[in-house]
Amino acid sequence: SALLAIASGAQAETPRIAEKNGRHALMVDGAPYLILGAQINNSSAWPDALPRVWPAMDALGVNTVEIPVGWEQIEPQEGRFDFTVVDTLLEQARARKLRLVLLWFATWKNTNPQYAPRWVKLDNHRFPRMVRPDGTLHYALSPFGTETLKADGKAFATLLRHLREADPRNTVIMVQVQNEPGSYGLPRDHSPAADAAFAAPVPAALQKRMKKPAGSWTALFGRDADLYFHAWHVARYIDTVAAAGKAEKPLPMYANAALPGDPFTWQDAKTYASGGPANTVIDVYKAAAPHLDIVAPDIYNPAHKAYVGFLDAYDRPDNALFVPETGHAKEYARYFFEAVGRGAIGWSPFGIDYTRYLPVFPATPKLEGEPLVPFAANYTLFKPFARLWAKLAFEGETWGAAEPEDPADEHRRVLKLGRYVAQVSFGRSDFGDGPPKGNAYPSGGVAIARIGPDEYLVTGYFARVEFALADPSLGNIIIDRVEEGSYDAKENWKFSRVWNGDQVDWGLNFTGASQILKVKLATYPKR
Ligand code: N0T
Repeated sequence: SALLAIASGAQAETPRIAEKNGRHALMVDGAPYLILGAQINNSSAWPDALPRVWPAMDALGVNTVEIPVGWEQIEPQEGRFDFTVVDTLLEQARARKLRLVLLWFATWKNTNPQYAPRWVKLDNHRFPRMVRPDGTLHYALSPFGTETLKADGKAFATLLRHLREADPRNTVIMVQVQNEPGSYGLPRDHSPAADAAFAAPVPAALQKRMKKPAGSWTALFGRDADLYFHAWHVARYIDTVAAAGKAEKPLPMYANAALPGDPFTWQDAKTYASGGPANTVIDVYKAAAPHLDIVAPDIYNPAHKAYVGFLDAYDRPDNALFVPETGHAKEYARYFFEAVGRGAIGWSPFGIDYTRYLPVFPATPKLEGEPLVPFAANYTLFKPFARLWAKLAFEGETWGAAEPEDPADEHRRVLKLGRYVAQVSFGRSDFGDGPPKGNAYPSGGVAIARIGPDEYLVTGYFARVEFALADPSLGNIIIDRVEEGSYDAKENWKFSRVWNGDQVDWGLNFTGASQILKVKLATYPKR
């Protein structure tokens, strides 16, 4: 068994992404795993900074930390690798029983090569930058740099070989390849090699996936030709790097996207990170990068419609939903429920540590103490049954809702559970039928999982949940039983009490307390 293998010190089963009927699981130690994550700031992955990282992780109650590994850290001189920093991360994470997702900052980090070693980023002859139509150089490295690809792939493969040797029990459960790749301001490379490729027909794999006839980039993709072309070549590049790493250790791998403003409005590729796995080009990545398990959105738009739209775009039968970065302003905390409700394998606010550095966007006044509370509350709630939730999300059905802030939504969400609907409303008192007014700031969230026929696990914060029959002509709904309870260390249900009377007559009202309910529904006939 996996346990025996671990006890005997043998190589544990390598984590992987499993898919069944279009649902997904991140398998860790042989079972579905839910990443309750946080990403540290970009310059915090140094041994001297780590004492300011771990206390923030404790405060948040994460089970997984996303930490960058810069190419410059491990290969400061060409061919001379140094894994001291990686080993420190492994050792300190293990001591705290935390898992890691490592982020490979290399050719592209927010599109730029700042994390490439100086022998790379200062040698434009060997490692060329993109070229503008007028012949001047753009800041981003070109995906047509064959030497760049070789060097990045070799460094990444060496990192994964090191993990194979130094991490047999898989403290590292997943790896991000590059960070928000692509280029700002210039939708594609115009070097001679790039222009020649742009003049050639669209590769058959992409043309077929897009269900288009053979043709040129311009003929097939019109105003988005540069975007599709650049996405294809950046994705092919990242795929080659990922493949080199997987050959050493086949960990799950993903690429993350800097997104356009919202998922509904067309934007010129000049105005966002062209070439990265944005919602506009997920199909391009699926065709170009078979060694990437996932493409993932970094969501920094706090508007409910946009946030949910981005989740819907990446939640696909061929793509496990994973949110590797999201804002840490308090309004973002509720979206944990939308993500895990859709069966996300994980969710992670960005910029969590006590280095006191805070990105201007999104802004919080100060990260210690109070601002972390809503995020910590999510993990307090889910940590005791995170494995069970991941299993239910993989094998069953789950739903989630976060509070909308647009008054047009009347502070309500409806979740369609099949035979039943869950009517979720926000900002009501515990007693009575007063209309939902919304919470003081949008902070409500609900997650529901089917655990049996007519039976649901229901949890959340600052929300009322009322069940109804999807088809009211089928009868009258009645609550059979509502149990409040908790999960013990082995994720066994511990009954605490039955909710009845005032606690169910006005819906199930979740406050700021961590409460988990098992709700059994029933019907009686109309006559
Ligand atoms: C993210 C983070 C980090 C005017 C920003 C988000 C992280 C990277 N980029 O703090 O740099 O490494 O992946 C870009 C969001 C741009 C929003 C611009 C609004």
